[in-house]
This record gives sequence, C-alpha cells and structure tokens, in this order.
Amino acid sequence: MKINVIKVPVMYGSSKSGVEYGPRKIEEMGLYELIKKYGFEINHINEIYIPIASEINKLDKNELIKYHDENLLINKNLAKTVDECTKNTPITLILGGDHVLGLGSIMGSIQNSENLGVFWIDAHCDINTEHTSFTKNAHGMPLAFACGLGDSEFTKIYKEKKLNPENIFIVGARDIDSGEYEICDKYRVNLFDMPKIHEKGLENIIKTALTELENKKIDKIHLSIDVDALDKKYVPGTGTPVEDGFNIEQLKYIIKNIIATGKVYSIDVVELNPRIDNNNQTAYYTMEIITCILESLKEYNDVT
Ligand SMILES: [Mn+2]
Repeated sequence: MKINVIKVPVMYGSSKSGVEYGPRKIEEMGLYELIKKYGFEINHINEIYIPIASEINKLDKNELIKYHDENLLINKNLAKTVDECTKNTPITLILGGDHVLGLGSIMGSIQNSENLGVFWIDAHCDINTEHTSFTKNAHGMPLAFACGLGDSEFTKIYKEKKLNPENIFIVGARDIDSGEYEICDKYRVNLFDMPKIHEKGLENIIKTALTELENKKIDKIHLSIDVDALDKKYVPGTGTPVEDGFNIEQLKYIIKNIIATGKVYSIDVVELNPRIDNNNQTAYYTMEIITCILESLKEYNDVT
C-alpha cells in the first residue's frame, strides 16, 4: 500500500519554538525504516515551506491571531498538498509541527470525501475562534476555522467545502476554554472529554463514537493525534502538557479501533517538541504512536 509523508515544521501556532524540529526528529528516529517494515511503499515525501517571521511582528497583521499571514500561507499550501495526496494515494501521514496544521490537513482531506469525519485526539479542543481564545495562539483554532467559524481569511483558505461540526469527535480533552464548551454545545460537536471517559469507560466511549460514525454515514476519516493526549508525565517534550491524560496503551486502543473502521485515509501526528524533551522520552512515545498507526493500517486497511 502506498503512503505519502508530508512534513510541516511549523511553530507559528503558538509562541514556543522547538516544535519545528518534530518532523526531523521523527525521521531520525527511523520513520522510513518503520514504514518499509510494515510493507508500505513511500509514494512521495513532501515538505511544506515555512516562511520566516520575527517574533516582534507576530500581531501586526491581526491583533487577535498570532502570525496570521504565516499560518494562512502554510495552511493554504498544506491543504493543496493534502488534497493531491488523498486523491491519488490510500494513506497520507502529516507530521508536525504544531496543531495549527490541522486546518490545512482537514481542508485538503475533505475534498476527496463525500462526508468527512474528524477524530481529534488531544488534551485540548482546539476549537476556539479568535474571539474566544485567551492566548491568540492559532494552534487552538483549527477546528473552528475548518467549520467556517471565525476569521474570514482562515475560513476560506481552500475551496468551498466546510467541515460539518457534527462530524467532529474530540477524544481525551481536559483543558477546555469556556468559549469552546459553548461552540461544542451549539454546533453539536461530539465531545468525549476526560470526565465523560472516566464516567463511561474508554471502551464504551469508543463504541458510542463509532456507532455515531455509522449513523452519520461518514465515508472517510481524518485522524489527528496531538501527543499531549498522553498524560503530562509521559510527554515532557510538548508545548502544553496536561495531567489526567491517557497512557500509551489507552491511546493505542483508540487509534487501533478508529483505523479498524477502514475509513482513515489522512493522519496528523503533532506537537512533539524535541528541544524541551527529556532524554527523547516524548520522541519515543511519538514513534510508538506512529508504529501503532502503521500496524493498524496494515492489519485493517490493506488493499494490496
Ligand atoms: Mn492540539
């Protein structure tokens, strides 16, 4: 089975640098050997151009969104690349960089689906608009923009299609802003936050989500994994770690079950920051996540 890799060394989603070294770190840790080990053929390795910007000008273009124009350009280019990749190849793997890239991934991926579903595995909802965000960090806004909410330039980065908020499944969130609760509620986003997961149990939550997926007749899935879905103690090398997160076995269980639908065709792995990591601990967990993705794709999506 053919796979595309898209490297997106973006750090303009927040003000913390170091996350731009994520893709290179993942390569150094043996990404391509791993891809080959699971029997995939690498179709193409792309890298999205990241313009240079100076920190002092970050709010010049828009006082509510940091690095407005840089994030816009990067996501436009990414959307176009993901559109081409998902059109021609069974699997597209997008490596961050920070989670602002989720916007371009979704806008590209949605072009080749009748009714796209998005699984967002993350400690955060990333569904703020520039009006609800407390930080002005664009990595907390991609889901809102993808649904057509917020800044008019970001909501129009690529073609006409918009993501249906009812097709978003957020799993594992536990650091949620008040405005995000309101958006999730108003637009009927499927929010499976940590309190709900503790209450119902992870297995039941995943079962419920996958039943909803069937009911909604979702044909393709974009799976977006933020390494901060894992508990703070496992991932020192990420920008915004939060306690009460998953352990690696729980995260693997989630990934495996989503991929087992056979509908996943584009996947983000984001927010590894090698500069603040401790003895490559977060990098090793990131590779475990990627291994689980490849293993599950081989098991459930093998069309060769
Ligand atoms: Mn995120």
